[in-house]
Amino acid sequence: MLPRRRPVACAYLGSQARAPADRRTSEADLSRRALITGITGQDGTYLAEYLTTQGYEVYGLVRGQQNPRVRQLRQSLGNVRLVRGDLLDQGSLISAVERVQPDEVYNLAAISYVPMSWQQAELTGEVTGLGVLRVLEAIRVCSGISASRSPGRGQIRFYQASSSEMFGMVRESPQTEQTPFHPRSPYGVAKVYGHFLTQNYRESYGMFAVSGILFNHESPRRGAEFVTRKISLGVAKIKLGYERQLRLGNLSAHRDWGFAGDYVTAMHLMLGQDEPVDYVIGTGVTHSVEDLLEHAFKVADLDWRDHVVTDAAFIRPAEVDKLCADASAARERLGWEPKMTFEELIGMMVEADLELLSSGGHAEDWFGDAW
Ligand code: G4F
Repeated sequence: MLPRRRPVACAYLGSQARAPADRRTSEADLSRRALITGITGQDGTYLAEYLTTQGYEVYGLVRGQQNPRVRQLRQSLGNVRLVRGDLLDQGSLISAVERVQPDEVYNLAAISYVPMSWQQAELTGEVTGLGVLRVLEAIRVCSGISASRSPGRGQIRFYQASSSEMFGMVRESPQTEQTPFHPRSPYGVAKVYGHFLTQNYRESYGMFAVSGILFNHESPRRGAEFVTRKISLGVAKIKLGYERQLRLGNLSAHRDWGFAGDYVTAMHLMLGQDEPVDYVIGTGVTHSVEDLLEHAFKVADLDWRDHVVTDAAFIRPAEVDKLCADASAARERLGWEPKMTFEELIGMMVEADLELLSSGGHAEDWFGDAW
């Protein structure tokens, strides 16, 4: 049972509930509370760790019965409290916000593997797109905000995980906050919906709601289906003699790859500003998948040309050819910049997978992305 600190003032639709700001003024000794959706994913775990070091009480939304990731999460992030809820279920989100009474909500949950969004386009729209609406509605309803009643000071602040996939067939390079969107997958389309909806709730209701447009961000905790981790695991398996080949899709795609641990600090900075503003977050350096192969195989003293096979099964119906961030606004106004270089990141991932597989571990020992 979660501890209750504040009187619950939440009802769905037509509520006259008092805003959290009103409730908080009489309580001086509160540490800040964050509620994270997608807590079992790569970004969720890094953000939870980071916010804990900042003195937050961290709550994670988890879905389903007997979710195997919950046990893993409890083992690795013991101080994170879990609440049940699902982005497909409006009532459960209202209950979660009502119970946790967060200061900040980070919506990181999504179906985030782009190829899956063609196979399950409707589900992607429901989770990655409409899920944003449900979280915003939960905050709005629990805060008693309506068209005629704005949030007060101390309102719940909302972060939406927007994506560089929204730029898709890019109109300019590098991409800034002003670059128009042209998404190339059902995933990208769903993210555009979530992005504009976040902006719309900010403009319609005066909510502190922002989006971070994050470019690709990776780590040893990345799901094995994404190309960086697929390659780092592939290198480790080949080096250790478990496999001889690695099958991949389009090697000429370019991405701006950074370290996920650096990027979660940007999310937190965005919610700490005086004004709600969206930011592009990336390194400004772009590499091809072929460059990635070159670096990753070199870490293990291997030549990728001896092992990599291109396979049409991994070619997408529509590709995003090249992404590159212009994160100068984040650098200037948030004071944010990435610390880890591409070479360090890939080196770290390959070393981590060599160690993991040598000690009998599995790729799934970290969680991968989740909603
Ligand atoms: O690693 P990826 O699957 O990432 P993608 O599609 O760029 O999306 C990731 O980053 C976005 C931006 O932050 C997120 F919004 C999104 O949720 C996700 O985290 O693929 C990267 C590139 C693509 O161009 C793909 O075609 O690698 C190319 N690629 C080539 N062979 C492959 C493969 N990708 C995968 N996953 N598997 C391959 O075998």
